[in-house]
Amino acid sequence: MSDRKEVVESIVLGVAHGRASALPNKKFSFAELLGVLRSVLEDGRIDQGDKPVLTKAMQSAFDKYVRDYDIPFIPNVIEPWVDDALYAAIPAIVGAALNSILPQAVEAPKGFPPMGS
Ligand SMILES: [Ca+2]
Repeated sequence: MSDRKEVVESIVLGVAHGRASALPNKKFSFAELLGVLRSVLEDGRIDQGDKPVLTKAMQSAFDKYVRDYDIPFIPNVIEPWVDDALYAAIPAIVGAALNSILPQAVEAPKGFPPMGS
């Protein structure tokens, strides 16, 4: 599990770093972070079982590259709230992205309950 955590984190942070390094202040928007997620999932090395570690890795990437990005037109006094709300949305977004981009696991057919239960 911890090995997998390191693998997934290095994939995510590698892609994020690649995008950030081309930018003048090395920070990018939440929309760009979603692009990182898409690119990581399309790369094919992540599967449904990685959801918890992928969520953590995306939150790490958020803290490293997105939180200090200055969102245009959002007053600085409320931007921390916006950043916190975006951060809090990451688990749901990762779950939705896994379900929409990755092939679905084939579910075992639901049988009848065992006799006598
Ligand atoms: Ca910000």
